[in-house]
Amino acid sequence: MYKEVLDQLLKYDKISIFRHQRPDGDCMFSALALESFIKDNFPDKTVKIAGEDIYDLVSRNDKLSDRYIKESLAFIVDTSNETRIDDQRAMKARFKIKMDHHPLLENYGDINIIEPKTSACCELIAKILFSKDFKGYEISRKTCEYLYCGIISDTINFRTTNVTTDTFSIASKLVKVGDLQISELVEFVMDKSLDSFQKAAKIVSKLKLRGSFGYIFLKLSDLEKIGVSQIEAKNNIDEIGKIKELNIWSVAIETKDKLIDCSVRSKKGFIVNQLCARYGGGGHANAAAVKNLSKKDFKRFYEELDNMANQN
Ligand SMILES: [Mn+2]
Repeated sequence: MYKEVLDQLLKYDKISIFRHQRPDGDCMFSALALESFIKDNFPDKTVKIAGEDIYDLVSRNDKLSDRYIKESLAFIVDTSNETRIDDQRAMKARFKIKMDHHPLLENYGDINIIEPKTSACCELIAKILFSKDFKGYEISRKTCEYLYCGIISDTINFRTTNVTTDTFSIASKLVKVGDLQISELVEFVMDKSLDSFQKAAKIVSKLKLRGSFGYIFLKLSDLEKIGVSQIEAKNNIDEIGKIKELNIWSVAIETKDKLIDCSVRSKKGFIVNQLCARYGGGGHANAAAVKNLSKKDFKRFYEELDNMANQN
């Protein structure tokens, strides 16, 4: 099944890699791992990464020309639907391969590799590169490092509910093949600077509780006061998840248009993506989001989350 991916890869000299809007660690590392694998094994091919360079650990934006994209084979990683791709020119590529681990929303690629049981897009890419279809190709230390970083970034170092025995098998293989220093990579991905730690403390101090539902609501003026971007603020959602008493928790952030973006997380079997989908969002069973809610819809949405978290 992955052979088709290899067949296409062999055909093209120009490769482009696309990500989702506001790329997170899994998305960034997926792009970098693919690039590293292709450069190691096909030094004559050109690889370029498109999109905003806003992820703080590693950032890239190769400023692709329209012509380059049109002639290229595009990989679109970690992105469930077309409108979420952060450079819409991806759809103009000569051939498109979607690689994703979110529940299926759209088959926008010419080939669509969608495996929602994988914990991270990096787990999926590692699975593909380790498959028999790719036998004989080099998976370098750098490639293994990127893939491992993506997995621990999306699973918060193997804490999330979508971690499986396959996740551990693949992580173990990456450590072995790449001779990886696990603790160094965990530090690189998970540790915060003093500045962002202190900002996080300010954000977390805004936590409000309704029984087993916890949330943080941030107005634009709050973001300004604390000195964080929307994406940085949202990333603190995992911090609240460590509270035992919570079943569902959320960070809601006011947008420039006075609408509200909400990220939602859950544990203990509480499934939130279907509720998010009813409000125009989506995501994984325990990690989902809704964007651009009106104040009225936001109120209703939080009431539903509250009810769900506190049922029985
Ligand atoms: Mn992901």
